[in-house]
Amino acid sequence: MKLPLTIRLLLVLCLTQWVHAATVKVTAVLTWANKTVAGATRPVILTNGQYPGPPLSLNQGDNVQFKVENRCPFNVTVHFHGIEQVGTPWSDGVPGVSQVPIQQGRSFLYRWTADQYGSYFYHAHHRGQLEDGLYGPIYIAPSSSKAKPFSLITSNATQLQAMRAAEENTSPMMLSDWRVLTSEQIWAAEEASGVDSYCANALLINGKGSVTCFSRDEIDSLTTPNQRAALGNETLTDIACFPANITAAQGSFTHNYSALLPTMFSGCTPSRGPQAVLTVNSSAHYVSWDLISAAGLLHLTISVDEHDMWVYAIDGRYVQPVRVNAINIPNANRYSVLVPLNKPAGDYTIRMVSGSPQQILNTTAILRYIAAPQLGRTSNPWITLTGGNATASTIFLNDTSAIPFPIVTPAATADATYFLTIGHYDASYRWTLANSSFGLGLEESQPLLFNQSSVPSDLVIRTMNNTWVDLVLQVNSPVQPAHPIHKHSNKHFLIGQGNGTFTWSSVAEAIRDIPGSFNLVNPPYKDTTPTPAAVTGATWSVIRYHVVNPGAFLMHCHIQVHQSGGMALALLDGVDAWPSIPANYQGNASGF
Ligand SMILES: *[C@@H]1O[C@H](CO)[C@@H](O)[C@H](O)[C@H]1NC(C)=O
Ligand SMILES: *[C@@H]1O[C@H](CO)[C@@H](O)[C@H](O)[C@H]1NC(C)=O
Ligand SMILES: *[C@@H]1O[C@H](CO)[C@@H](O)[C@H](O)[C@H]1NC(C)=O
Ligand SMILES: *[C@@H]1O[C@H](CO)[C@@H](O)[C@H](O)[C@H]1NC(C)=O
Ligand SMILES: *[C@@H]1O[C@H](CO)[C@@H](O)[C@H](O)[C@H]1NC(C)=O
Ligand SMILES: *[C@@H]1O[C@H](CO)[C@@H](O)[C@H](O)[C@H]1NC(C)=O
Ligand SMILES: *[C@@H]1O[C@H](CO)[C@@H](O)[C@H](O)[C@H]1NC(C)=O
Ligand SMILES: *[C@@H]1O[C@H](CO)[C@@H](O)[C@H](O)[C@H]1NC(C)=O
Ligand SMILES: *[C@@H]1O[C@H](CO)[C@@H](O)[C@H](O)[C@H]1NC(C)=O
Ligand SMILES: *[C@@H]1O[C@H](CO)[C@@H](O)[C@H](O)[C@H]1NC(C)=O
Ligand SMILES: *[C@@H]1O[C@H](CO)[C@@H](O)[C@H](O)[C@H]1NC(C)=O
Ligand SMILES: *[C@@H]1O[C@H](CO)[C@@H](O)[C@H](O)[C@H]1NC(C)=O
Ligand SMILES: [Cu+2]
Repeated sequence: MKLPLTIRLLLVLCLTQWVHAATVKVTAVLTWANKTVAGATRPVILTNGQYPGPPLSLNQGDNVQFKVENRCPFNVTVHFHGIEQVGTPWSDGVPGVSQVPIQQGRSFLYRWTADQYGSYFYHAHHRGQLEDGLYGPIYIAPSSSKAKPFSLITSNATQLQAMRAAEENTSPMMLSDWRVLTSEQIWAAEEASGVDSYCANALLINGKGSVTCFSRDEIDSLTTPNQRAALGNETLTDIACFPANITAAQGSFTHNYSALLPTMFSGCTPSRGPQAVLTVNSSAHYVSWDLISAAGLLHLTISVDEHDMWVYAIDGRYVQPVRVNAINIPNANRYSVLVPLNKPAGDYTIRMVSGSPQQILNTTAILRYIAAPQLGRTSNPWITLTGGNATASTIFLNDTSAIPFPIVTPAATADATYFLTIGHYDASYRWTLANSSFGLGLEESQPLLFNQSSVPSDLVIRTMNNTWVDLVLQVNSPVQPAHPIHKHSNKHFLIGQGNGTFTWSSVAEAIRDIPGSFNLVNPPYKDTTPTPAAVTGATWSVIRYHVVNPGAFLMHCHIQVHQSGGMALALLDGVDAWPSIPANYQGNASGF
């Protein structure tokens, strides 16, 4: 499927006589309209009339021209998550960093090259608009020269052929959480109450789901020992979430609870929406899905009853395939999986539950074998409603042990190191990634790409091109969830993590003292990496990246309310090789 209005022009590039690259032109018309999602009606951002937005399907090497027409009654921008934007930093979609927001009634033309292959997504990057439904899948088919990792699964030629065919027919599965309030209602209530809004109302698969309300008895019996410990004398609310007044979750700040709105922390009204049905043909032997988390809030744990999944790509890049039954997906990460269709024909439940500690929430979809659907068939779960194992043999993906294919290695040492401390910033709903807080107001400042001093200097890191940079992420108490930290532009390596405080003055020193906590041989290579949750104490992680793409790029938490609360920094990469801005992107030009 292509975005409507796609025009593909085949152009022969002059580079070599056998390389072809298409120019793919897409128009995304954004509107603000009421829509019923999970059985409840609220205004959402529609992309060409759709929620979730329609998929964008590309071939590696394509030149993309993505035109956004903003017919919403507010400013917007669109970001292409995981797309490196090498040589096109003005098309990264971050207000105050790479562009001026697109005003109501105006258009903007994003141009970029699909250098990488695999699973990505586009999403809103202005204020909290991600949570208003502006997101859709991107898939870039690998060039024929890319080696595939499937022969690490089997040497059976028939099976290998089936895997390649499944990959060619891969389809996106858009996973998300959903709130019945709009992002601006949530933000206004956070500002008025001082409270961090950490509960959702539903989970969705391909935009489909329902609001389930559990009984008090069900909630109390589902509450886990870890949740009880954090709750003290309180209980989970009727939306099975921590109340607003849990100090462990909110920190010790002042709050005005009467400024909270119903449904933010409690107030469950059940409503039914459609259920996603994924139809498969067992003669294909495998189905390939690109699991994409567009969640604004919760980590999502997903499994398919009675089936295995071979995880073969993470964040759009191949990994040595790993056979698992369940995957805990941090916000904005993508996992491409091959599901062997080797079970008796019928219906199997796909289960997705909250993987975050503050809330019990779930949804289901159906995997249906086309030949013999058995409607309402009960299948056996791998996971529980609280994201634990429902059988003794359930295998969860261990993200940090997935090995890139082929292996890519970071430099052995870094040229520069930055120590960043993550935490609340003077209020439960305000956050910092280092120093002060990258507040929403900065989205309206002159883009850093055009003016390197438009943002306070403590919120900016300046790097030299072709150097290696270490970022030491320290998460301190009080209790903090895993923060999915996304670095724009090229991917980064997660080279180490641990519990406690990072007390070393350099990463090299830490590697000398605790080599077991580091991996410089085959570390994860991703665009979004969760910090370890700080439950009983502080945690740290170190990411290392190569500066190759001069420009201004944001790094931020992908929990939307944390980003809106200021958990972000700007990386001014390659200030010694800063790009000159094409005339059609200067100032508030629109890219045309
Ligand atoms: C949604 O519906 C409500 C109630 O009918 C109406 O007041 C509101 O203006 C509508 N919003 C949009 C964006 O159409
Ligand atoms: C919308 O963006 C324009 C710049 O394009 C800016 O001048 C204006 O203040 C913004 N409006 C709001 C409400 O943020
Ligand atoms: C290869 O896989 C096919 C399909 O599952 C199976 O029918 C065949 O027996 C296998 N071949 C070998 C040599 O194991
Ligand atoms: C829980 O309630 C008991 C009895 O009312 C009280 O003594 C105790 O301090 C409370 N604990 C907390 C953590 O509020
Ligand atoms: C915290 O909130 C819960 C649920 O809203 C309420 O029942 C409880 O009394 C509150 N506790 C305190 C200490 O205010
Ligand atoms: C608390 O919020 C309520 C509702 O918005 C408001 O009426 C009240 O003035 C606020 N109280 C304080 C102390 O700000
Ligand atoms: C399933 O795939 C096989 C082989 O491609 C095909 O012959 C068959 O018609 C398909 N079944 C359905 C119901 O589409
Ligand atoms: C959540 O789980 C409960 C219990 O298994 C189930 O009844 C309910 O339908 C599920 N909710 C959704 C939206 O699938
Ligand atoms: C979950 O895994 C643990 C550890 O392997 C095991 O002890 C437990 O029995 C499993 N739970 C179920 C319901 O099988
Ligand atoms: C996950 O893998 C890492 C790296 O191999 C290992 O250190 C860690 O113990 C594993 N975690 C679990 C829960 O198995
Ligand atoms: C940190 O501590 C947690 C729980 O206390 C444990 O599960 C985890 O494996 C530890 N992580 C590392 C990297 O040591
Ligand atoms: C920046 O460094 C990378 C890596 O060495 C190099 O490929 C690229 O050409 C450099 N960019 C500029 C603008 O010099
Ligand atoms: Cu966060």
